[in-house]
Amino acid sequence: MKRLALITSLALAAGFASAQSVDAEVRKVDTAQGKLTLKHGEIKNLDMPPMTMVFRVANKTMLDGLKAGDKVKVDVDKIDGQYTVVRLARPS
Ligand SMILES: [Cu+2]
Repeated sequence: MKRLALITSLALAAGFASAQSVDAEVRKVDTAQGKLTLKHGEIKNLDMPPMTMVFRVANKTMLDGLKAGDKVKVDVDKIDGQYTVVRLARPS
């Protein structure tokens, strides 16, 4: 058990824990531009505090049926210098 904990800590320290889901609320959906305004909680892998900001989405189909006020869980990463939603889940 101790060894597993050590390996986990090392992996976290090395930044392998980027796929961490963050709670967010949709503020605006821009289907044409493939952009999404989210009020998000802390994003640890990006060292970002909670705020409202615009994200690019990795795939525009993520925006299908999405509307302001929806609660979502997102995985976010910085891709080509742009904050990008790489995964989006809607708790039903
Ligand atoms: Cu932010």
